[in-house]
This record gives sequence, C-alpha cells and structure tokens, in this order.
Amino acid sequence: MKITNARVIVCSPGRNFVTLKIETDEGLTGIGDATLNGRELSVASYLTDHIIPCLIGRDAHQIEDIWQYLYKGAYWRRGPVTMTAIAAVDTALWDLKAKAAGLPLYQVLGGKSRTGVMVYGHANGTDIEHTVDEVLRYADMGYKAIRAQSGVPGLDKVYGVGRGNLFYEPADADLPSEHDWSTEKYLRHTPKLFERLREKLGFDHHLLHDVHHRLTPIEASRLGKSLEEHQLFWMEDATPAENQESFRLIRQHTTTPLAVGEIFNSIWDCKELIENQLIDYIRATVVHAGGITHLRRIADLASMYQVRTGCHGATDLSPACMGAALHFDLWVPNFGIQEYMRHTEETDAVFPHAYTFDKGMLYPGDAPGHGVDIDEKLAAKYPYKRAYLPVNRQQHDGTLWNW
Ligand code: CS2
Ligand code: MG
Repeated sequence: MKITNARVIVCSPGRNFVTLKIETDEGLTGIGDATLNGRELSVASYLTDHIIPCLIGRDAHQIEDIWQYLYKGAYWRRGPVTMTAIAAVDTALWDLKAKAAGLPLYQVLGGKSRTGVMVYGHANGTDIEHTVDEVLRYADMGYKAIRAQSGVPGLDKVYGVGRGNLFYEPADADLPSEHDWSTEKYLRHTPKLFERLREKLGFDHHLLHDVHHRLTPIEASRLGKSLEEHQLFWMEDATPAENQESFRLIRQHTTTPLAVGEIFNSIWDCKELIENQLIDYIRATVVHAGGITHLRRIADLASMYQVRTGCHGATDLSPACMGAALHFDLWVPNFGIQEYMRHTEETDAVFPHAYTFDKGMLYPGDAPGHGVDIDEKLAAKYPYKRAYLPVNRQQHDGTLWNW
C-alpha cells in the first residue's frame, strides 16, 4: 500500500486543530492528530515542509521503519514539535493498517484487555461550593472518576477553572493572558476543597486534582500529605518534571498517588520516574509522545514497575487523538484511566467518530481503523485563529511562574 499523498488540515471549530491526512494507492486514507496547543503552525510546517516530501512513495505498512526514519533521520531528536509531527504520521499509518485489515485498531494491537475505558471528567467551579455542585453533577452524569479544580480565594484567574461547565479551553487569547499565583493561598485552600468534596460525595467516586506544575517538590509534598485522608486517585503534575529526581522528595513524604507526563514527548522524559517508581501513572499520550508506536514502548516500560497509563485527553487534543487513544487504552495491559474533556458540538461535527460514552466509560467502537475521520469541507469553514496558553506570575512580585 503506497503513500501517494499527505496533507495537513488546520482548522478551528471552536479551537485550533491540526490534522494529517495520508492517502494511498489503494484508495484508503488515514488521519492523525498533530495539534500542539499554542504552537500549532510549527507542527503544520514541520509536517508540510520537512516530513511529507519524505513519505511519498513509501509503503504505508512499514510503520516501524517510517517511525525510525523520521526519528533518527531528523538528527535533531525529540521535542514537542518533532514528536507531535511523528505522532501524526504514526497514528495515520496505524489507522491505515487497521483499515486495510478491516479491523478496529485495538484488534490489530492485540485485542481487548477490558470491557471498556474508564474515563474522568473535569468538574470546576469558581469556589468550593460551586465546585462541589459541579462534581455532583458529573457524578449524576455517570462518571466514576472526576477531576476537581476550583478558583482560589484572593486569586483572579487560575488553571482549570473554565468558562461554562462542560468545556475547558485554556488557550483563550490572541497573546498570552496573565494569571496570578500565590502558593500560600492555593495550599491553604485546596485541602478544604477535598474535605468538603468527600463530605458531600463520599468515597464511592475517584477524585483527581491537577496541580499543573505550580509547586516546588517540598510544597507538593506538603499538599500530598494534606490530601491523604481524602484518598485521591491521583495528584497530577505536582511539580515540573524536567528534574525527574525531584519526585523522590514528594514520594518520601506522601502516599497520595502521583501522575505526570502530559507534556512528555519521549520515553527519555520518564525513564527515571518509572524505573524508580517515583510515579503511579504516566500521562503521555498518542499525539505528543510519538504516536501509538512510541506510547506502547512507554507503557511496556511502565508495566515493569507497576506504573499504569493515564493518557492526557484535554479539549486541545483532537477527536483523532481521542479515538486512537481509546483503542490503545482498550488494549494496553497496564491501563489506569483516560482523561475525557468533551469537545464542542462544532468540533465533533468536523471529526465524526465511532467512540461513545456510557456510565463513566468510553468505548472506541468497532469501525475499521481508529474510527475517527475529518469532514474537510466543514473544517474549511473554520479558519485558524491564533491563540496562546496563559502565563502565570507570582501575585506578590510578578515573578514569571509555571502555569
Ligand atoms: C491539563 C490540560 O487536562 C489536563 O490535565 O493539564 O488541560 C492542559 O492545561 C492543556 O492540555 C494545555 O494545552
Ligand atoms: Mg494536566
């Protein structure tokens, strides 16, 4: 099956998405998500100007050889732009391979390891009571696992508190908006949020929280300890993970499970974290960690150390990523949980898909491939609109901080 053409489709049905579409001489096409929130056009150019010329004429079935060619052949290895571009090619080729076999992708990967994919939804509110109401609403929608993020008294804008109550889009401005941050206010507030949540919700639902890189290791240790009685499913991105060793300090102080990795783009970003069992869940996902091919390698390493998967699944990852991730999730033996931030109706219309939600679980469906397509005519109605992720500044002196 020869690759005859490949095109990058940039569209913005409510938010920007980048999609790679690969065409073959057998009339089959495959798509892959290439969206990198706030840096979309970098990946679009990397694909159009540097990768696609090397794909034409290749055998689409040679997924591994093409992956190695694009990884080693780049010379300048790794990084979010490179690995997102490689991921898009990889995902489209796995889509094609499964379609050529007439099978849903999970069957080609090794078949079902579970009946469905447990997901978590994103409840958020401006304050504790609003957040509690939202968590209860998600529980009523059937979610077994719910992430809770709330506004912090004394802070104007913080990560995770969206506009409206179902969708969350942080890339909210033509140039980066500025959030203010106070670790002290956050550390005083967050334990109260989860105390109240457990009071009202009980312990029959998983609760998760995203620290979003904003603490130092010792501050994260303090938060983890203060949350232990509330039995979180995980505390995510407790501290920036460039220094993987820093998680050892957190590990020494708390039994609150740790998740990290949505911004990782290769196995090298998490090797020490996994081998030293410094984390419990690895958040790397299809679109940013080199596609299905590389994510399987990460998952296999993780399974040796009882680390489970917890793939990123925010609104800014397209339905093409979600579809591929769900087939991966259905197969992967050491599955933990899948993030599921719903897409808007306009996004879902541009990306018709086979996956369905029922009682807190997602099911990828049995359409051949990963089950997601792109309606190019409809996509063309939504031109790209520049949008940046926010930055964070310390409230007391304006120091640029982690967002
Ligand atoms: C968040 C994301 O879903 C999450 O866990 O960390 O919403 C993240 O902020 C966005 O994907 C950034 O584009
Ligand atoms: Mg996160």
